[in-house]
Amino acid sequence: MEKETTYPNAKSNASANMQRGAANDKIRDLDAERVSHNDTKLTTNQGVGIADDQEIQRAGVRGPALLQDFIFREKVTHFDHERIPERIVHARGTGAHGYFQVYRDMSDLTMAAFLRDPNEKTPVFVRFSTVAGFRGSPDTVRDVRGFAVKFYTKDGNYDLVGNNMPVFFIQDAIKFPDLIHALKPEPNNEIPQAQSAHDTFWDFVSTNQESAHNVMWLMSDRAIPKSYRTMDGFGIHTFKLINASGAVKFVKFHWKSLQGVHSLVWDEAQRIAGKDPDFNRRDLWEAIENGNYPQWELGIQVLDPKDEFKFDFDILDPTKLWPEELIPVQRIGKLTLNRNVTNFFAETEQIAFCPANLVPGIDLTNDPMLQGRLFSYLDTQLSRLGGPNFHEIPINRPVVPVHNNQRDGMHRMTIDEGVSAYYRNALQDGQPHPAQRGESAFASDPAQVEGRVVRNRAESFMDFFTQASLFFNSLSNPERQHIVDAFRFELGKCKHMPVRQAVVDMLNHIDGELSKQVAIGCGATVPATLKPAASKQSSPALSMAHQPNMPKGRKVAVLIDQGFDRKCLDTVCNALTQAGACVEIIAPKQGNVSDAGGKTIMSTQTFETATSVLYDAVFVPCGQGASALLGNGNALHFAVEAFKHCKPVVACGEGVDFLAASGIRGVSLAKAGDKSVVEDQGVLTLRDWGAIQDFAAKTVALVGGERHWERAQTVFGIIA
Ligand code: HDE
Repeated sequence: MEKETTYPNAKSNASANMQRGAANDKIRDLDAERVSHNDTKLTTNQGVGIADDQEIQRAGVRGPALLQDFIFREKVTHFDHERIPERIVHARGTGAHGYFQVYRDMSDLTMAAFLRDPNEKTPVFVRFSTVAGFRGSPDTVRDVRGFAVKFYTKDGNYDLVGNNMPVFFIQDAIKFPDLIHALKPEPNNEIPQAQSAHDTFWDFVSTNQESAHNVMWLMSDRAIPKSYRTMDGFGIHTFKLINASGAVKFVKFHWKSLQGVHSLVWDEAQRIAGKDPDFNRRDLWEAIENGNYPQWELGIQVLDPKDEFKFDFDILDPTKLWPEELIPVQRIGKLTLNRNVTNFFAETEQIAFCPANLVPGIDLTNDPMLQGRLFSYLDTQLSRLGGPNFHEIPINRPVVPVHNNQRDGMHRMTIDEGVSAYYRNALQDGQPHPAQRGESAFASDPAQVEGRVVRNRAESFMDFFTQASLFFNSLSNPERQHIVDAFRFELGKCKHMPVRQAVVDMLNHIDGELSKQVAIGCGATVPATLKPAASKQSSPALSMAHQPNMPKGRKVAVLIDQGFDRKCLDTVCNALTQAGACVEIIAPKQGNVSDAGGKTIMSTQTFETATSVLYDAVFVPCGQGASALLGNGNALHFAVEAFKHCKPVVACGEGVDFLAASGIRGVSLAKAGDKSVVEDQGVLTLRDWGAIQDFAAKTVALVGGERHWERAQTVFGIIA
């Protein structure tokens, strides 16, 4: 039997509040806090009815405004204070509700309740984010993505505040302000927005070479995810799991996307930043609205403490990952996002994560980054959310009761009863009491700590390049080429040649050939002696190259004009939609478009409102419609751009002539008289109606597949 708790958990919070005392009628539950404004009269914040809030009070219709107009002053004063400080990092983000369910009882490893009961659906809220940009910056910039999960568990709230890359730039929290100051827009002119492609960032990298490994990930395709749904997540730090007998294991947390891991190409990412700055946000919202709920599996890598020193990296070093081939990832549960927010500000903006939000059974390690984060998050919320009571904001409340002797402060919502706000007390019978045996209570691993007070890192943290090289070794050729291209782009944007050169010289420590390729592209000097790759190993799990074929959720643009062939369109589009893909009809005008027989179909986009970078594939059905599109430059550009970005391009009959005219080169297209489907480098064409079923099936397979990188060799540089 499955038990489901929903969030915001009006019932549990109401009962939590009930237990706080007899003044329940004065304490509003969460349902009461969610206000619908349907069929209501307009009031001031004091509840006084307003007949007109559109005209200011004046002395005469052309006279001066009156200071006494409290309706105007209240409205504008509130407006003047509508914004709260944005997050210093991760300001741009989006969130959704869902639930987590563990596959099996993990009691052997942990006493965390949400990891023990496979029948329990634990409510969660997830916020995805970029790091560098301001709150209004575009979604598709090259950046690390935040992957922060709040579990509303029966033991209290647990936050797993991770990223979409398994390592971090620095090894010590005290360097975080330096890293972020270097990454953010430069202080004199506040340029560039949401970009690492500028001098201060790369100056920081070359003078803080512990960043080498994360920088390789930042230059990889992982930094431009196609969708929040198609990225993995990582807790990065090493944590501990503790079971009821106190046995401890080290653990790394992973989120494995069940949508596959997919990225944009850099040119596409830049174009989307202008065409649809909300691209990733919109994608997540629409997927959930359409019932296509994204899912991730929670993975754990478990390490026995006796093996702590068995590896050539330090397990406390957040710039290192644990290769899955050495320590396999066990998939232990599933996260499903199934509900969009009701109010972005109340939920996504006001949610406050903190790596110190732990539950019994999960504990910290001495990772110096993690240790620093434990301070930073609570501290930042104090200024962002305006005081110490932000845990009372609905989205931050646990689903279990809160009882302690903390009182008052800005924006206190709880009306605490009783005369004592201290422990020990006799006046209130010693309540609230410390958790007793049988009641869940947090207990740290009583690990032994010793050492001198120093400001020093362990020698075991000092290898900066082996895993950077391991990552590079593990990638497919296109992925490696993208890294070279990304370095060339980023360094090419740096004004100071010594900065470019210092990075090139740093890359020589990772892989001499990489540094040479980058140097050639960005005008720096190729190092005199090219070093061999710092690692000879590879970890295939780090590559994104082999993802399952999955047409579900892919978006196909269908380009038509008056006189298109209905049977062709229906056959292919029905096959696509049956496989879970979305098709969108694009024509020169929005509204009805007639097929060859005079029947109409609705086009929802035009070549002005839509652009190929917002779709996964393009299909041009046969008929006069395709011939009509031959004279439409925007339509031709649509197809050739999709081709340039290595996406599936599919055409039938006259549609093939349209493709030929669009400028697509270097691939074979079906010729008149060809009986069967012609497939070349992801371009699928058909001339003979007899093969239409095969054509539709192959279209579905192509749409669910990978990009056709083999084209990149010929098209990049040929088509502007
Ligand atoms: Fe964060 N980080 N961080 N961080 N971080 C914040 O907290 C900080 C680090 C991460 O969607 C801030 O509420 C320090 C690693 C995510 O609301 C701030 C250090 C990882 C989010 C902060 C780190 C992260 C944040 C800004 C170095 C991956 C967004 C606003 C020790 C494991 C959470 C806020 C959300 C947000 C500090 C390093 C992930 C300033 C000092 C490593 C996903 O407190």
